[in-house]
Amino acid sequence: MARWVPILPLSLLLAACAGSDGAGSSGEEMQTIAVSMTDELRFEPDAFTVSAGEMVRFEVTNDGESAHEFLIGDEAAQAEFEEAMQGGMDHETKVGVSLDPGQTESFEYTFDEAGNLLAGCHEPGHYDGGMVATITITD
Ligand SMILES: [Cu+2]
Repeated sequence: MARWVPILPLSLLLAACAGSDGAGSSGEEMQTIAVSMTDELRFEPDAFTVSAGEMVRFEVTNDGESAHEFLIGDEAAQAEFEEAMQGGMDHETKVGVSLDPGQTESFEYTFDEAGNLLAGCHEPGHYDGGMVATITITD
């Protein structure tokens, strides 16, 4: 009988480990989307498809010789970013990165709802120059 005693704590420990690993992190790989930003005012690629509720890692590289940024938001948010940039303010509530030439930075983001969003660069003239990517979020 006594030799059964250790089994219960061990199984509890294993359960605790599995739980602390976090949902989805053990089995499935997180999708990584590598994005290049260029002085041609383009994101490459400039269209992404992600799943709602799935955490995505964006790995953004500035391959240009001027500053670029990758900011996620709907059209209204992009308009706000553009306005904020023209006012000379930094974006306080941005989702994304602003990079100097040659820099690479990653961030993780979970898209909660199906729909469409944009990623834009709001260095002066860039967004109007077409530096925008589309993000399609599927159910
Ligand atoms: Cu740019």
